[in-house]
Amino acid sequence: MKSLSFYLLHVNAISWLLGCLLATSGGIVLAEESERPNILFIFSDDHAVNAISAYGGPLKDVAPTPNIDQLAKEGALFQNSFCANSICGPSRACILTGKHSHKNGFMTNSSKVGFDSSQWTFIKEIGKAGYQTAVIGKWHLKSDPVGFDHWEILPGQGNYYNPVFIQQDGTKKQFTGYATDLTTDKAIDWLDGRDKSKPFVLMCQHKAPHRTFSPALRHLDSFADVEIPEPESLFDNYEGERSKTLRQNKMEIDRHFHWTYDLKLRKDRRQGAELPGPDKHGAVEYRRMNNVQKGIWDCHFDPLNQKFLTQFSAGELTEKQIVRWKYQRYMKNYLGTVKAVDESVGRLNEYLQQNGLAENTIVIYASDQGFYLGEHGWFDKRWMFEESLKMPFVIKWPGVVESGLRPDALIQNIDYAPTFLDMAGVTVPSEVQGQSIVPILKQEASDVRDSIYYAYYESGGEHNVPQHFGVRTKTHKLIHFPETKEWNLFDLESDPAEMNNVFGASHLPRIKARLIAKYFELRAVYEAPALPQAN
Ligand code: SGN
Ligand code: CA
Repeated sequence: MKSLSFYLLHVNAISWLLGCLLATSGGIVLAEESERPNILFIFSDDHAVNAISAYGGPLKDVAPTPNIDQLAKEGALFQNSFCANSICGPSRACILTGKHSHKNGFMTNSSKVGFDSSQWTFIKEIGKAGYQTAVIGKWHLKSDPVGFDHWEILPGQGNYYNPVFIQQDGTKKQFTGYATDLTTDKAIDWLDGRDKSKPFVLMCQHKAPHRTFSPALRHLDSFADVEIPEPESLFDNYEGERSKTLRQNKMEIDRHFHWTYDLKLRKDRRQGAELPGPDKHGAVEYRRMNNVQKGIWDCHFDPLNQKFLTQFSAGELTEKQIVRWKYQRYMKNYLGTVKAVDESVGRLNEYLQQNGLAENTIVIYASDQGFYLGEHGWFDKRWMFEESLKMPFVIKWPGVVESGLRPDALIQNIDYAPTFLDMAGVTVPSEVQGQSIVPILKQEASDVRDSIYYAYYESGGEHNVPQHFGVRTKTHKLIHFPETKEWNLFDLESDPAEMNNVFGASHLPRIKARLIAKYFELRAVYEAPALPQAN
């Protein structure tokens, strides 16, 4: 009989051998690791494609985006990139889960409960596959990030000046400076200190250019001598056959901008002038600044405001001229915030280059939804019209994506999760509703779908936009307003500004029938919940 020690010796020898094998295979895995691409996802809040020069829109000559444009030059710019629900938290939930809002549960910003972080996300999956993961900046999902190796986020909407960031241990810390710069600094610090043996996914998420459109102080003067072109529909009066709900909106530059909060005309500096219109929000961002910062702000705004007030008090400005003044003020500030976002893209790119990471890092620039830059007279988003439905999506993937590629495939934010997993060679679970767009990036396919489904669930609220649902193809858009039992149909080729609802027109019966069928088909495919009842 062999002794116990004989067996133990053998067991030890076998485990030593196994250990050696594992170590070797560990080595092999590591060698493969370095070939898996890193993913740098630079994400902003409310950045309309019209405010990116490379998108070639009406503001292409004034949009301050040389670094995003460069990314588009070296990579692909998606011309038909859309969100599934044009509002912040829901868009982010779609991105993390690859599912429509009704499936991931985060359907509105105003939902009392936060994002259910116990559910599947691409971050958890890619982390399991060996990626190191981090999110820095705006998060806006109420519950804390889960599945990230590192996070540092702005509370709620966050602030522009001297912002507070929530640390991973739950404490809050205030930092001196500008949110976009600080978010970039923190992203670079994380890149520098990360475990360099693993590939990474870094989500660098800016607050800008979200309301209250407050630029870095160094950029306040950037558009001093520039006249920002106005959209044709700045004075839209919602006439014609479009949904009657448009008229009830509360997001007009004319009627709904606040003088102090949005337009930077503080009450205590108005020389007694009585300005018509809302002024309920205070100088939230101004109050956050120290005296030096306030001084720079005042030096910029005071003379401009005095000029306006003098003209206003002398009765020299017509109603339309006042709207035009508001539009210019809005756009100069909005584009000013974009300037720092673009610099962030430049700084991050430079870091990649200087650290030998540029060749193996996929860089993406996107934003949670689009935004109205005066179209239909509006600011804000939510509606299924092009300006807020569209999300910028620019991607550079050296060696894979041909430079200057301009796909017209219909893509959505539910596609990001499966795309990121596909890029990392990780299997996508079948319950994910989005599609990987890697075949488009590799030019092996030109489309992943023939139409997108859209659902906006907040009813009323701050900007009084009704629930609405719809379908968009490359040429048409059908919008359903169940609460008012209205349908709108737009021919995007002949009417890109979506001013003429042709649902009732007699010349499109086949297209109309096809779109209605498509709408109900997509609702069935995505297992959408029942529509709200008519009012
Ligand atoms: C805030 C803004 C709104 C904006 C929502 C949603 N008001 O409530 O204008 O529509 O956020 O924006 S503010 O007075 O707080 O600025 S989102 O990007 O987070 O969805
Ligand atoms: Ca947003």
